[in-house]
Amino acid sequence: MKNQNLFTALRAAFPADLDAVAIETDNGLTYSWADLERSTAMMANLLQSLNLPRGARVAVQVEKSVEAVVLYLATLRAGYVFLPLNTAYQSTEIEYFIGNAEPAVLVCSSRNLGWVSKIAFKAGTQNVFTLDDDRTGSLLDRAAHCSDQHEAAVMHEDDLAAILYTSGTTGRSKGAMLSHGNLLSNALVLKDYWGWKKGDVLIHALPIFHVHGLFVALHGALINGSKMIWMSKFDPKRVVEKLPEATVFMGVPTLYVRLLAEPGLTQEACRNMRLFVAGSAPLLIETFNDWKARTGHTILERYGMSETAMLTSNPYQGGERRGGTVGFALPGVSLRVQTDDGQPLPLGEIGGIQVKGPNIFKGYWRMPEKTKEEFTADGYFKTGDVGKIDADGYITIVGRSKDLIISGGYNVYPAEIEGYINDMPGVAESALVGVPHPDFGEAGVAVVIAKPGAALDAAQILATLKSTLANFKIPKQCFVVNELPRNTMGKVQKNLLRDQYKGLFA
Ligand code: MCA
Ligand code: AMP
Repeated sequence: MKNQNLFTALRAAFPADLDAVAIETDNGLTYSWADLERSTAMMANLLQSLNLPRGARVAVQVEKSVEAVVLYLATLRAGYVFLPLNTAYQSTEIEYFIGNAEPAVLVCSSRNLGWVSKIAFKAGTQNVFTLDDDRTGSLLDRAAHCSDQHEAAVMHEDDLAAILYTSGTTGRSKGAMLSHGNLLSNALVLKDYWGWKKGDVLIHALPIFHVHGLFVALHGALINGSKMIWMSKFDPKRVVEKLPEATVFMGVPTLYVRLLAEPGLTQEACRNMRLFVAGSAPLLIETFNDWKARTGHTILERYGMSETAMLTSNPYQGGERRGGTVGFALPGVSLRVQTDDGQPLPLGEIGGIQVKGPNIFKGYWRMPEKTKEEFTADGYFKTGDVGKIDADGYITIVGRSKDLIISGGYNVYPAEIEGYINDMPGVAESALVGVPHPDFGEAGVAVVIAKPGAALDAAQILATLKSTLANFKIPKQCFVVNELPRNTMGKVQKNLLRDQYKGLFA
């Protein structure tokens, strides 16, 4: 059997000159391809020395660093399953993920070791390590004693490479299971579709615990053997400074909005740039147009999901990149638009987007029923996005059938936040809606009604949420009102609330 290990494919794309720079960090460090080869071997040997069962999960909540990338690649190399967790998650959120995924290994920042190890102990996780963004931590201490030679584990294309938690419209988060074959097929398609070539340099400024930064950007550079300019945090000034040394940049729309506010963003600064990619949330047409006017470059917008990696893209060449659209289905992806009851829709009509292809995930972790619900009888995955295909084949996303807010590229599930608010003393009911926000695209607004006789304080509600949940989930405003608008069935009409509060951040 040919080894389908994603790491093996990425490794095969390393340039012949292993001493060339693979990654340059914003604090002046450089890592060669040989460094990546050796350090991933050492860490893979460490993981293998732990005698983990096949399919063991390696859960990771650490700050962005090259060593965190090494841990990701080593997990693939050793044949285990990588489970990245947003650094903004607090203990309640982490407790759920760890309890659900039952990882064999948990890697966290040393400052969180106290509470994380308690959670790990409860979930039966035997191996807890620390990894900090200053190249310290018990993980590196232990790996330093391991051999720098390692034969990558032999994997089948359907073997799991990663689990990415993504929330449901109701209930708790679901772990999307992605295989080596899912991720490799997507990386190869994008390499070709986006014209990656020798000499490309990527500015990597996204977090590495979600699809965009971990797969689209990182795999993109690695499978092409391209150098990365590595930024631990997105800083628009720093990106503008580094643009002349780069050819490719990827970002969520908020990154483009913030870059446009930099006076240094000029055609001259972008003189060596070949490609700007946007995705994870809708890119406003104003941003698309302003970018073109300022830099002379047309942003390429693409669309994907945690469950599917990339699905569609505007063309890199041989066609127009149309603002407001997400382009065409990628090669190998079959995309259709259907009614709720499964009837195909003609071109131009709006319906649910369904997809099929080698990149579509293997199902939700330990949720076979939920998985079954999300697929049609003929094997298409129901994305929950609503859109249309025009006569030229361009796909436009016009909304979502799932109740979801995307704020600055992060997903916020109203049901989760409403659940926490509804549990607060004195709260009768609440509704969270997303409204336009100039920086984050969409921002959450909580509208709350009190139980008879109870007095509620909006600031207190927000403070309580802040002490429990990841910061990006906290509504930007909270209103205590007397009633919520309802339809004849008694259901809260969120569209009316969205309309009422749409000018809040204008
Ligand atoms: C930070 N804050 C936010 C967000 N980020 N609020 C709403 N939405 C956000 N995304 C809040 C913090 O709680 C804080 O509030 C204040 O803003 C400043 O926080 P700070 O940490 O300084 O913000 P930042 O570092 O400037 O972060 C903004 C950011 C970041 C750079 C836009 O959110 C980001 O990196 N977003 C990218 C997310 C991403 O990679 N998504 C890809 C998902 P306070 O001061 O009140 O505490 S992958 C995906 O969707 C797929 C499948 C795809 O298609 O790619
Ligand atoms: P996630 O659950 O983080 O994988 O987010 C996936 C969701 O992000 C999709 O289902 C879409 O709703 C949204 N999304 C991703 N890219 C785009 C885009 N270019 N335009 C509009 N929505 C997008």
